[in-house]
Amino acid sequence: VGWKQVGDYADIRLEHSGDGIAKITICRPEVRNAFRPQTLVEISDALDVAREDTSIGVIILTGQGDLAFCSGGDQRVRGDTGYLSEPGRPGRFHVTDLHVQIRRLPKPVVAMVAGYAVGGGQVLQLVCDLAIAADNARFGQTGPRVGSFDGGFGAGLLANLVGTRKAKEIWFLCRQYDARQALELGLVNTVVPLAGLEAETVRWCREMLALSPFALRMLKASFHAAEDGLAGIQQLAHDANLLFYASEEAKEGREAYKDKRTPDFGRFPRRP
Ligand code: 2NE
Repeated sequence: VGWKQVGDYADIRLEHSGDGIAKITICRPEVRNAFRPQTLVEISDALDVAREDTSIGVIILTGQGDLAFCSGGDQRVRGDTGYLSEPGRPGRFHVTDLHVQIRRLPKPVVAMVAGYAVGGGQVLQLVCDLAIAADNARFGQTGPRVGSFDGGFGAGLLANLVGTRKAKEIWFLCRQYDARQALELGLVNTVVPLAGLEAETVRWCREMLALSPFALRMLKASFHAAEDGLAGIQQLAHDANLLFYASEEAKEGREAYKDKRTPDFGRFPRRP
C-alpha cells in the first residue's frame, strides 16, 4: 500500500491508502505506545477526519513498531485525579470519550495488533470492531497491578466477548495471553505471521470496502444497540432517520412546515 500522510500530529500518524482505508498509528514506541492525553485527543481528531471523508470506508488503528500496539495510559503523566494534559491542569480520562467515539463511528474500525496490547491498550483493541493480530501479540490487563481499572467497556464488553468468568480471570489475575489464546478466547478475529500483518489487515479492509457501506453502518449500529443502551438505540434510530428523510412521507412534513400548511399524510400507506 502506498500510504499517504494526512495532517500533522505529534503523537500519531494519519495515513490514507488511496482506495478507502485510513490508518491511524500511535507513534510512541519508546513507551510501548502508551497514550497520554494529547495522544488521545489526536486519535480523536484523526477519527473525525476519517469519518467526515466520504472516500474513507474503513479505519485501521495500530501502534508503531513490532513491540506494542499500545500499553495503555502513560503512567508518567498519571496524576491523582486522572491523566494530566499539562502540569497543574485537572486530570481526566480522555480515553472514555475515545471509546464512545469508536463505538459511534459509522465505519468499521480494525485494530492491527503487533506485540503488547495491555491495560488501556487492550481495552482499545476491544472497542475496535475487528482485531487482526500478529503471532507475537500479547494481551492482558494490568490495571489492578498499577492501581487502576476500566469497569466500563473494559469489563462489560470483555465479558460479552469472552464470557464473564474468563473476563474476571483477565482482570483479577492480570496474566498475559498470547495470540493463539486470544484467538481461542475471541479477543481477535485471526492471527497471522508478523511479516504479513499489514497485508492481511488491508485484505480484510478491502473485503469490507467491496460491500454496501450503509449496510455495514446499520450492522455496526445494530450490534451496539442493545449493548450501549439508549445511546446505542439512538445511533441506530438516527441511521434509520437518514433513510426516512429521503422518503416522500418525510418530505411532505418538511414542505408543509415551510409552506405553513397542514401536512397531507393521508396519501401514505399505513404499512402492515
Ligand atoms: C507493555 C509491557 C508489558 C512491555 O514490557 P517490556 O519488557 O517489553 O518493556 P518495558 O521495559 O517494560 O518498557 C519499555 C519502556 O516503556 C515504558 C517502560 O517504563 C520502559 O521505559 P524505560 O525503562 O525504557 O524508560 N512503558 C511501558 N509501558 C508504559 C506505560 N503504560 N506508561 C509509561 N511508560 C511505559 C510493560 O512495559 C508494561 O507492563 N507496561 C505497563 C502497562 C500498564 O500498566 N499500563 C497502564 C494500565 S492502566 C490504563 O491503561 C488505564 C486504565 O486502567 C483506565 C483508564 C485509562 C487507562
